Amino acid sequence: MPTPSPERIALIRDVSPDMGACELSYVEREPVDVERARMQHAGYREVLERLGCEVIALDAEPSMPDAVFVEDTAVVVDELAVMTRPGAASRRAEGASIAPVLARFRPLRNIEAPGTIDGGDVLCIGRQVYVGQSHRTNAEGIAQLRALLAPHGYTVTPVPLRDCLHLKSAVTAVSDTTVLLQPDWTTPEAFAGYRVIEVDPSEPHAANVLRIGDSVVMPASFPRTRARLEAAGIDVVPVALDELQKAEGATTCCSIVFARMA
Ligand code: CIR
Repeated sequence: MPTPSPERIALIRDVSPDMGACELSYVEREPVDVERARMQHAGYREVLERLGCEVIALDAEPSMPDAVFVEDTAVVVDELAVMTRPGAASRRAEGASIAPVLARFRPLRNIEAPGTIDGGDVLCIGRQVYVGQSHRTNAEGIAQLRALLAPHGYTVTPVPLRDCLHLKSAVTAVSDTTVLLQPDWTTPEAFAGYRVIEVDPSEPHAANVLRIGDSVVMPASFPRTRARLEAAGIDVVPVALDELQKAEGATTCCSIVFARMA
C-alpha cells in the first residue's frame, strides 16, 4: 500500500546570510547571529514535519534579507493562491520564486499596483478573512483581495491596528472559535464573535502563533501566554525563535501552510 500524502503542505525558505539587513519597523536593530537563526529555523522545520506537514524548502535568497519570511508573499485559500504585493519595496521580488511552487497546487492571482498587502496582515478563520490596516497593507490591496475572494464565499473585513507590524502580530486563531489577542495593538471588538484569550501583559509579542490542526506552534520565549493557552485546553508546541524575532519575524511568518486538495 502506498503511504498517503500528508494533508498539509508547508512552504518555507532558508535564512538569508544577509538577514541582519532586514526591514525593521517596531523593534530596535541588534546584531543577528545568522548561524543561530539557521539552527532555529531548522528546529521550526522539524516541528512542521512532526505536526504532519510535507515541507517544501526553498534555497535562501542571499540578496533578500527578509526572504525567510515567506508568509508575506502570498495568501493561500482552498480555491486559489493570491500573490501579494508586499508593502516594503525591498521585499517585492521575494514572490518570484514562490509563485511557481504555489502554481503546482492552486490557480494563481496577483495583487496589482498600487495595491499592497503583506500576508502577515491576513488572518483567515474559515471563510472569514480579517486584514490588518497596517503601514504595509493599503485600502486598494484590501479591495483587490476582496474582489478575488468574495466569489468563493469569503468575507473580507479590514481591522484597525496600532503600534505593531502586522495584524497577525496582534491576533491569531488558536481554533475555529478562539483567538489569541494582544489588546494594545488591535480592536478586540473586531473579534467579538470569538472566544478571546489575551496574551500575558508581560509578553506583548506573544499573539503570533501558528495553528496546525489541533496544535499551535509558538515561541518558547512566551511561557506565561503558553500557560494561558494550555489552561484553555490548547495543545502548544514551543519552538526557539528568538534570533528570528530580532528581524521582527515570528511564528507564522516563516511558512505558508495550506491544505493539499484532492
Ligand atoms: C519585515 O519587516 O518585513 C521583516 N523584517 C519581518 C516580517 C515578518 N513577517 C510576518 O510577521 N508576517
